[in-house]
Amino acid sequence: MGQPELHIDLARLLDRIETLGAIGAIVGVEPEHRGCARLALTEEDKLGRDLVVEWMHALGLEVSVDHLGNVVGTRAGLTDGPAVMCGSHIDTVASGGRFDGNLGVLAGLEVVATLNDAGITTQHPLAVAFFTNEEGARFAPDMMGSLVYVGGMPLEQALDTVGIDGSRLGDDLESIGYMGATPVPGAVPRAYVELHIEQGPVLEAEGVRIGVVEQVQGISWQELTISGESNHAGTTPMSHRHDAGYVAGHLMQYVRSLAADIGGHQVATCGAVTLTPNLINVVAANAVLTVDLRNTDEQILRDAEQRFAAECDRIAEAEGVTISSRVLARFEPVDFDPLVVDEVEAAADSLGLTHRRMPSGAGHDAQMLARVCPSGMVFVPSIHGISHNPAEDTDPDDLEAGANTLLRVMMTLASQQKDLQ
Ligand code: HGY
Ligand code: MN
Ligand code: MN
Repeated sequence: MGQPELHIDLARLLDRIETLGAIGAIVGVEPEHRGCARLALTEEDKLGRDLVVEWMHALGLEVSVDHLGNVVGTRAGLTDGPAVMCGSHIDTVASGGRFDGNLGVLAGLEVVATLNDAGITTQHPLAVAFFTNEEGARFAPDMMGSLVYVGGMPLEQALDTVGIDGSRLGDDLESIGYMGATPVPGAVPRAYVELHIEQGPVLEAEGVRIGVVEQVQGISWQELTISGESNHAGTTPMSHRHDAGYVAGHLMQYVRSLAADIGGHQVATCGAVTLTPNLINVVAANAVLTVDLRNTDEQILRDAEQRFAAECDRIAEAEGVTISSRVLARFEPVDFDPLVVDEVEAAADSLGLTHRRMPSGAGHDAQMLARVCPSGMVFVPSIHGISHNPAEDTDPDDLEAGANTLLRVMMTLASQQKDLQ
């Protein structure tokens, strides 16, 4: 049976994006750079959750909240059994945009609204999910909610995670009222599809409308604690210093040169550094530095980690400091299910949209769902390739193209008789 020619309602989708984006709203360098800051498990996150849950109920979805606050809205099918799930996250980084994660969840609601308007019930149930703490910026690792959902991290370990501000994740989850009753790991979906902005420059540079995502690259996060010796900035000869600030600066420069030397997909970022006592006339006693290394190739990523660790040993010896490292996240590259990838490509084709296959530079909940069910992603272009920045933006026509592609894929996967697993 051919699919009816259904299209999403762009005005309705844009309205939800702007309404949710107003919660925790921040303005960037220019007034039109409207982002949002809804760090996981803050009051802003709670308000965003409350709004999306309200929309889920209004759409007639059956809403469940699990022990880690993952929220799933389910729409009954003609048959019972595993749902075809879409979704993403609605928590943001502190300098977030209003599309990262939010688009995938709100486009999922738009798929449901479109089917409701058309009076269509799919063969298999549908579900729209948002997962707790995808960003990992406050509580590492990232994609924590979906990782717990698929059984990749024990619930207690997640609840006991201490954030960068010293708070315990479980306490904040309880205080925002989202420590739900549904057990984890969660119900295994029939398939999972995530619509997301690319957050990079490729689609825009090539003038392509849809990214057919084949893989998510590997991620290595660590926190270094560099212990030196505070001393007087004026009286201490350079040869007598054990300067934690200098070592932090050296390693920040080293990761940059490491990425350049490796080339290809290798990226390296030191996004956070804290010096103690952080005073103009004191040689820093301590430094805490985060290191984010990523590559599409697991062996190259391991080599990068080993080269970095060797440089840490060398500079620690030379400067007379100690360096300890704590792993905050470590995920190998994930390949998506060829069947779902093909369905995304076919959907874009059927809509007459240009498309290209590509890896994802960012981490996503889809890489965790891929552990338990056939999963895939749909990308839409990011203007100037910018993300994790209030200037994050995507052309409304591309938002519409992405949501229509998601609609097509969801309807196909939710109507197919054949077994997907
Ligand atoms: O870090 C990431 O790739 C994602 O934004 N959590
Ligand atoms: Mn995201
Ligand atoms: Mn993000």
